[in-house]
Amino acid sequence: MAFTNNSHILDWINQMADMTKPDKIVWIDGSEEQLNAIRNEGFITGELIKLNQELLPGCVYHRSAPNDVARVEDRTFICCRNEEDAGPTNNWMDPQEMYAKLAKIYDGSMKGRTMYVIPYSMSVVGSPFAKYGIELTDSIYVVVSMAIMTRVGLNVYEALGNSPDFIKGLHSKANLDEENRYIVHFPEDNTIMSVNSGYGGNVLLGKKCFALRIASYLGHNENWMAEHMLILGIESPDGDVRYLAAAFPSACGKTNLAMLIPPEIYRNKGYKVWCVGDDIAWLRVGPDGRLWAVNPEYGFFGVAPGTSMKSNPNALLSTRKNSIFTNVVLKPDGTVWWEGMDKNPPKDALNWKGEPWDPSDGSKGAHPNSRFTAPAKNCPCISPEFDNPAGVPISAIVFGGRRAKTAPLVYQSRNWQHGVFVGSIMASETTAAATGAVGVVRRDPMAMLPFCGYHMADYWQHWLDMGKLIKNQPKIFNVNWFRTDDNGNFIWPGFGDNMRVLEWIMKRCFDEVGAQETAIGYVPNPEDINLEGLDFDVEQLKSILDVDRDLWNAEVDGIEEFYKQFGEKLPKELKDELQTLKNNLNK
Ligand code: GTP
Ligand code: SPV
Ligand code: MN
Repeated sequence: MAFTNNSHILDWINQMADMTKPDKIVWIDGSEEQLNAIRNEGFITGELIKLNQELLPGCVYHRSAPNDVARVEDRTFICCRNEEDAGPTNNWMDPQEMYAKLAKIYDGSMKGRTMYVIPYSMSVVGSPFAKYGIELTDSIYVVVSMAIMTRVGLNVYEALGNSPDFIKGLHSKANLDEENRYIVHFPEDNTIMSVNSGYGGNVLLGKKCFALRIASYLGHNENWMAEHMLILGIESPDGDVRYLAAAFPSACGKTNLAMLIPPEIYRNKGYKVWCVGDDIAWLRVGPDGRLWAVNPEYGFFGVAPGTSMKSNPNALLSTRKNSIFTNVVLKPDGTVWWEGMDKNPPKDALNWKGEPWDPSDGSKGAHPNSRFTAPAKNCPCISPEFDNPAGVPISAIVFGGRRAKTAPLVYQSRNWQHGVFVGSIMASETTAAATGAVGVVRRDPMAMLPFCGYHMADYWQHWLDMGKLIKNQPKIFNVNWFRTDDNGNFIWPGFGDNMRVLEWIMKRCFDEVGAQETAIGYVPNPEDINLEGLDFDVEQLKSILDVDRDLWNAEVDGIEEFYKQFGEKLPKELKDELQTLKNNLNK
């Protein structure tokens, strides 16, 4: 049954059904009853495996194809009319050419299958931030995942009325053919088309495709920002809560930071950390001239390996009910395991490919990019402001990445323009979140390299322009939890102890602590980072606050090389900042 008379929606669904030729169409209403029935169907088709309902109530297990376990950046396209608008860092093809190419691949791809129609909202329905989408898919995994990750429901149709203002998303697993796998965005048509994949980041179209690639394009036109950022609040003993947003590349610590549990000395004093979001932030200038942020998502799609009761109890506890586990180890008792959960790899378990697994043979049981999908409201530290349609006011913006050397533990930019420069020069070692080599340093400006839906130089200009609209600008910082010693071991303890750095950041935002000026910006006076209760001395701290002139001169060469591809479009402000950095290093 169609739940809407919206002719734009109905016409589009008819066209997509004519092309993909499903046996039937099922309209998702978001009800628990319907989702249960669909889950049961998934158990029959084998797309889902039921887990131990006593230990993990409402939880299911899913495997994606072994050649389909991460985002495919080389097969991700931004198709706008002018190639120039996509910029040098995106794959581009002419929209008409791409539509024609895709039509062949989608032709009859849903034969013998059901097409599900999923109405969803990114952020609270009816809020000033809200944007609506409809995803058509032939995957039961996608239906149950979208119901966790986004706000799915019929109120989306009510909010839309007869408006054409919704994001059209078409997904078909087709036959999971790698050679014909495409993740395509048509920002000028509010359209996303994904085919031949079943991996979350490629197929949960509300997430990276809509909430970042399409939304960044919309934000550019509409004076707001869509960013690859976590949002958290730090509550001090007096009950005051200060918020920050932080952009780290994929698998570089957003989920972990967003849910951090402060060290004992902070907890004893009454500090708390509240999670608003772990992956995506939409930011708008509020009437008070501050920058306000919402998390447009409704759940977490988090990296499983390394998540333990020690490293991130809040994430683990979020997955104890109504969650999906993808590509992890399946234990004989119907529960799950992954590397880093504890030191006891299970016996008689199946690995992420579904094969009998012998932990002693040296192979990994869970895929390095295996993930959990959990309702945000399961999280013990979910912020009371999670559903606030106005969002939360942001005091600090934090950039960061994985750098074994070069970037200090933390530094602060001199002002907004310098902060935009700091974001634009971000670099990080690649991870298993995308296909391709792992551990290679690449530039990933604002952690948006794979997610910016338009020309990266226009995106930087947008950051600079937004700065002018924000009367009370957040202060901008850079952090690096990943400095290593000569043996390749991480020097900084990280995780909960990152609270010690967040405290300094917040104090800087409210002029409560001093700093040292260096060539790259303000670095803490070592005594201002609280090391109480930590087996870590000031000398070690100094070693990771260090700004090494030779390394930074080499960094300048890398930045110049990276900037070159943007030619005349590179904002002058960034050229100036690079020149200032050079001058500072040669003083
Ligand atoms: P996406 O979901 O891919 O966007 O990733 P994310 O940024 O949310 O990454 P996540 O928090 O899941 O972290 C991924 C990896 O970084 C895990 O292996 C963590 O163990 C590791 N990690 C997170 N925080 C820290 C830290 O403070 N120190 C160290 N050494 N590792 C960390
Ligand atoms: C990332 O890769 O940054 C993720 C996971 O958050 S995915 O949804 O696959 O993009
Ligand atoms: Mn992410």
